[in-house]
Amino acid sequence: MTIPGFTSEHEIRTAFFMAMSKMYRTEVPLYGDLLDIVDGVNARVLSADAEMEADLRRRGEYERLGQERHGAIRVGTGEELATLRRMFAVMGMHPVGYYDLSVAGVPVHSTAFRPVDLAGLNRNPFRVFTSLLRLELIDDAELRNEASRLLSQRRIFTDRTLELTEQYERDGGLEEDAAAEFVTEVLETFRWHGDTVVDAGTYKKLNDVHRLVADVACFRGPHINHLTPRTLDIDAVQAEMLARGIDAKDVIEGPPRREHPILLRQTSFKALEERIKFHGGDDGVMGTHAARFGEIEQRGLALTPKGRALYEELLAEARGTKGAQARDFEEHLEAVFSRFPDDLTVLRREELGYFNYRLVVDEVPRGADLSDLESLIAQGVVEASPIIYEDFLPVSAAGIFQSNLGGTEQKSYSASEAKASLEHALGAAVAEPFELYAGVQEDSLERLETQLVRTRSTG
Ligand code: OOG
Ligand code: NI
Repeated sequence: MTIPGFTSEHEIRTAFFMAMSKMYRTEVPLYGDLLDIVDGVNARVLSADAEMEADLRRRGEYERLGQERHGAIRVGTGEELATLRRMFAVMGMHPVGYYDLSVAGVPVHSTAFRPVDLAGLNRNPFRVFTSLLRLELIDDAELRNEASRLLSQRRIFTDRTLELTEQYERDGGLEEDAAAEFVTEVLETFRWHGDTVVDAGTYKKLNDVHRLVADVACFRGPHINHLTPRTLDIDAVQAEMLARGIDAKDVIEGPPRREHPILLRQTSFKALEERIKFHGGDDGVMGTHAARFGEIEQRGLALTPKGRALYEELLAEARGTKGAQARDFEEHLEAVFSRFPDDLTVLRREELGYFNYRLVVDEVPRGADLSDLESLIAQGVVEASPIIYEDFLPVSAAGIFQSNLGGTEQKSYSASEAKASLEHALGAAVAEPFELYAGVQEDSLERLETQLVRTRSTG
């Protein structure tokens, strides 16, 4: 809801994402190459498939495609996370989902800030995957205390960011000038700092505990570590990355290629070794740090709990068998996933995915049975289109983390009920993704019913 005189949250989010995309393009030029590849591939897919373009336009997804991105940051304390939550709320972004990465040996847990309603998503579905370091998972007490001391000393938000966030909370919005200033100020939090807050020895010790500990605790701020555009054909993007000599990840994370994409497929180019300057010493000591990378994703149908369970089952099966190590993993994955229906009607009838129901005619034919949804769909009166998955996949996220951390760290921490502690730090509950998708589907059915009754009574 936008109050007159205030800039809408959606507009602030769009302005912020444009500013951040521009900043990242200058900081990591390879990201610019990636955007070019994705734009080229998307344009080719759409020009070869007029029906897909028409579909995207009808569903209100066409406009968002070119500007769709997600990014990721990692923070060190609950207080930082709680302030982020308030700051993202100014941009209409709220915490959705809980991801425990500790099961994959990564000492963080995460949520994603994103718009929650369809109107906001179709305006600009910008998301930020946000991880909180779990210091309690560091065994060495001395290093744990050192990391905690470093984190307690840093201030990752500018004073103005905090003031403007308070102003938004107090007044219920920001006027144009304040909104523009907010965007500029918030950008500072995401900026890269090539100089560490520790000497080379401390960096090395924390890096040896886990590379993520160094990435979070040794720097002044939670630099944005990637920005991910959405493509309509991730295999084409992957092939082009390799053709251009970009150091891409070996396999695409997520489900295999299908006629009707489900969930999320992702690939990335490996993190760049960037020069950093350690604190202390006369001229400073130089080193390198690998944090920032590029990623591309293709999004598809949001699955119901039943569909998700089938996905997890097949993925585990594919990964657990001998073929998993083979070079033809993709083929192996496709073979295992042949048990996942790839027909929209079957997916819908078996309640494996969420759908958006819309009336697509001006007049309902006489004699149509308004209570028979299936026959209305068969007659072309109602259209059921896939609801797009807007969230992340923990197994994929772990794979992305690991490919950028030098690969093979598989140390696992005991899985625990840590969600409550993340929510406590956040100062709010995270929304449950399944509930959001189910809500969109139910709303569409209710709207449809009203429209059918209205069309019939005037017809
Ligand atoms: C986040 C990795 C997870 C995704 O798309 O699953 C992620 C990180 O490396 O901080 O971005
Ligand atoms: Ni990502």
